[in-house]
Amino acid sequence: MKPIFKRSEFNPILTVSDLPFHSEAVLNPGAVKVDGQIVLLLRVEDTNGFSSIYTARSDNGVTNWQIDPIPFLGCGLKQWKYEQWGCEDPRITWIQEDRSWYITYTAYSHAGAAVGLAKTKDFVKAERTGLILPPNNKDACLFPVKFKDRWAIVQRPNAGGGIENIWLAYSPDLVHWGQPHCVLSEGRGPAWDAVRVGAGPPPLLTEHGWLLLYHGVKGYAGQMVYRVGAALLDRDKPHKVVARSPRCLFKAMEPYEVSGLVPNVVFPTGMIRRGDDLWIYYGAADTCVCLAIVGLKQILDALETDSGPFE
Ligand code: BMA
Repeated sequence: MKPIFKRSEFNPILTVSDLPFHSEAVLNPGAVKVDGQIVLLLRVEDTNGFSSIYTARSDNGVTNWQIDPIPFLGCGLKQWKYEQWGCEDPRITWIQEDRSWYITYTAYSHAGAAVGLAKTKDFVKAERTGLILPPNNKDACLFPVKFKDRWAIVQRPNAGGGIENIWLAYSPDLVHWGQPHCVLSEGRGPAWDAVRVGAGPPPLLTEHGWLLLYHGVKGYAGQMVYRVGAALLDRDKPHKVVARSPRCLFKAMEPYEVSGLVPNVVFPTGMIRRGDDLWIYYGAADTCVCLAIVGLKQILDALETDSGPFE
């Protein structure tokens, strides 16, 4: 299959040298469009290894990023004990009912990696809820609408025994989650996504259902390789899988993806629809931030009928 993701000629679009302070890495950004600008929430790893989340803004979504020097979600604050070691990998969802952006992120501490929730109206002031899912759980993304009277979240709990699948749960209030369903399972045996899978950016509603990009991992002699696939979830019952890509759609190939702090990682966390195209913001090699563009139709054409792990 010919590559369908086209990388920006400006890649990497953000590196540590663009930041107004010293740090080790900038990666895995949440991405949304706000009043004509593109806003990224950057995960910035400091020189000590701890990550906080910073706001960046650009008019064209590619160059001239204005980066706030103060963290939007800083780790290590006394009152947030489950974030002492890091706030990582933010995903952003607009919740119209509350006229706010909701941010799910990995809250990392001595207790493990859990899912934190915060909201904002301006990407300057964050209002934290605290944890919404206990450890070990990562890669959580909210859907922007209710299904009947319930919100939905995709997430990736670690089931133990090396089992790490994507689950979906429902909630009346965005805080208390239940009715879990295993939605997308790891691939089998030598498959590109056999070690674990995890959601990418928050799902996007298309005329065929919810498009979910996800990362899949395979180990080669113990070294983990992160690639990207896609699935389509039912419009009204998003715990039902409609289709899934039988093979990976995007993988590390460029020098900034195959080498860095963690080689061979492409890790999408932001997706913005622009006409017929999707702008995918991703972390490369856990070191820098990149952009690739893919046609929505091309992704949908790459999917094949699938009904999930248990049906
Ligand atoms: C995952 C997360 C991501 C990271 C990826 C690749 O488990 O920790 O933040 O980008 O591994 O190292």
